[in-house]
Amino acid sequence: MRGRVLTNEQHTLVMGVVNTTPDSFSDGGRFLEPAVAIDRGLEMLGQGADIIDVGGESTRPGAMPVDADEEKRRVLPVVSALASAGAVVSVDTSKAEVAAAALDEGADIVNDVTALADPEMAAVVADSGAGLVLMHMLGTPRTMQRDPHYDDVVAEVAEYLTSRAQVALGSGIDGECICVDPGIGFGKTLQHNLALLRDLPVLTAGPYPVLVGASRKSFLEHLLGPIPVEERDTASAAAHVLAIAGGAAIIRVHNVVTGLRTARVADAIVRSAGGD
Ligand code: PMM
Repeated sequence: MRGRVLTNEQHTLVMGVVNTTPDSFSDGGRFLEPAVAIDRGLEMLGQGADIIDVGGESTRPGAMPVDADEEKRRVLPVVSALASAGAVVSVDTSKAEVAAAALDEGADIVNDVTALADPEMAAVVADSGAGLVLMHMLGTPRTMQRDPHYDDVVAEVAEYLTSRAQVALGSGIDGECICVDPGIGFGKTLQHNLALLRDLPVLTAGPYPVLVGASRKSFLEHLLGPIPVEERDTASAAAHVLAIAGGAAIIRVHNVVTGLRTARVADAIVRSAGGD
């Protein structure tokens, strides 16, 4: 399957985000209409995104879950159209039923922010040979920002991701298809997010490529004061550059043009891939 290997020796992969949700924090409501979401995804493809991540359930703090039928109604037309246009598509879902349907429509990767909490999910991914993103979250979107606590956030996130990768391997998922993600903003205080970004090499020293999604997240506002989400791309880029310096293989961004420029400059410095 195309796009199942979530790393590239030469450059950092840029994953563009298309949320078909009414309530995602950064773009919620803007791409709810499938045609609008498809256009947005095609635009990102044209801009050079390596992967387009299509999500139909908001994971913002306090968000209410949606049922599988509604989630499929939101994401499937978008996945199908973008895959037909040649995009490598990931589906941002924690439901095996939605993942299976999206893979049938041509998605290549399952981005599971609950890291296989749905007992059927591992089998769906193993059977299809799809790529898999395993993300760390403390609790659920409804509860995760209620006073999150860790004794050692970096060690605990690393241990959790290793154990979820073991579950994936044990279910027959190819290790080459697995990528892990510290889940910036998912059950983390500002200090937890900063520690994970600072100590990313602890994660990138492991066997799996690491995805980092800092784009437009509220920790940036905690650092800088109130800024509208569309004005957070420079701040996001600063976090992503350091993530790339720390060995990240993929950055997940809302602004693909900025994300690509960020990645290319960082790659040229970090990976010596900038030509002369
Ligand atoms: N962040 C969001 C949603 N899905 N998936 C992964 N793997 N990593 C993330 O950091 C992540 C995610 C929340 O942000 P959005 O509203 O921009 O989708």
